[in-house]
Amino acid sequence: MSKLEALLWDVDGTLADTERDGHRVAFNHAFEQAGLDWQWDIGLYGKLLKVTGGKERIRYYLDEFNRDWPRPSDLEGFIAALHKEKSQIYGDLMAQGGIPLRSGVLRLIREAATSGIRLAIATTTTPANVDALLEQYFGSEGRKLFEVIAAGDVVANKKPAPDIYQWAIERLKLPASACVALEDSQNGMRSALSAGIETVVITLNDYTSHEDFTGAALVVDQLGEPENPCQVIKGDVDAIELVDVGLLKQLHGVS
Ligand code: XBP
Ligand code: MG
Repeated sequence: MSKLEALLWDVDGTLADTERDGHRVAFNHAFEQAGLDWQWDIGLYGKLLKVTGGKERIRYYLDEFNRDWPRPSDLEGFIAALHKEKSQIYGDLMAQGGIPLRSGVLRLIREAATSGIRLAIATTTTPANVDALLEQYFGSEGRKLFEVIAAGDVVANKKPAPDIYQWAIERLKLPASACVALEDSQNGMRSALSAGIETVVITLNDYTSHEDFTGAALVVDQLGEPENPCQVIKGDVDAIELVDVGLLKQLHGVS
């Protein structure tokens, strides 16, 4: 096993709980503005999360949950325009600061950066959404902290396909064996594992806590802070309070 050289971060659900209070809300606003009576409540959105990518998710909704809706002749163009509007609304929501980073995220990012571990992002979300989050929480430092940002449509196939992780590690010029991935969902874990990243750490959230994480090195409820320790759901580790660089090195060494 090579040395741990980079952490690859998922965004939605991992850096912040963006799905329920960010993306879902933005989709609903966009639907309203477009005169559509579609409403994605918290429960339905959980089902829609089976499909990654906002445009793909709208199509999945129409195929599985709203089959009778009369489709325009250019459905792809219609979805693209609706999604563009949603992305604009999402950026505005993020800029309002109502979606905080998850516990321990800032701590671990800073610790990794000062330990000389490289940082990258591998996400299904639209690049502008990543920019909005980094701007909100890291200011101009954000783009410097994350050496590679792999996001959205830069690859043809979204998670659980390996493409986005492969794209990121190719640009880092590292073997997959030198990387650890941080994810919150089974789709994300499968993407990282199939790209050859053997050490995947999962931080659960309400939408993903029921998923099967066989293959993950560690499953915790959060990365944790000294005053707000994490709980281990699955993993061959001694009693821990935090996910820190030392623990990631240990997990990476045994995977
Ligand atoms: C995130 C996604 C994204 C967001 C919405 O998955 O699936 O599609 O839900 O963003 P992951 P867009 O956390 O695995 O990256 O609307 O910009 O696609
Ligand atoms: Mg995610």
